[in-house]
Amino acid sequence: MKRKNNTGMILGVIAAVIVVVILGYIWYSQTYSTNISPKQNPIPQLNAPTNPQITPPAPAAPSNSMEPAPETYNINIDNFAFSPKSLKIRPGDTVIWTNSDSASHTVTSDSGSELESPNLSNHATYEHTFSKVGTYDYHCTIHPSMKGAIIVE
Ligand SMILES: [Cu+2]
Repeated sequence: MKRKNNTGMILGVIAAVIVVVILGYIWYSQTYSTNISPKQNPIPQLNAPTNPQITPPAPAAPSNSMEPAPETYNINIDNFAFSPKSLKIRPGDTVIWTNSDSASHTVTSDSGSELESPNLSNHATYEHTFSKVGTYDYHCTIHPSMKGAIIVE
């Protein structure tokens, strides 16, 4: 009789503890979840009004600092040579070749068709604007030993 009563009480206590733990967990989880949900609402409401105020001045800053004015460079063709022989420029810059020799010369790309001047007589000029980054090697078709390069970077 005593053994059966003790066993029944132990099982009852265990069952009661399990019920309390389960009820406590349910209550805790509900309290925990209700505490989070009100916090999630004010966050998107705070972000919404601040973003449109920040974005307008942002595009103005880079446009002011990134406007390098295009420049024009002169290359003299004198004594069967381009001077300067090599020239570094930036995209959008213009180069003007002027033939100071009595002999005619051309400004012609080694490959491609970026530079295709006609025959330049004395005092004639050839002008070209470079838009893309790259190295543009060129020569004179009449005198192949005359070589030059424009480096756009
Ligand atoms: Cu030439």
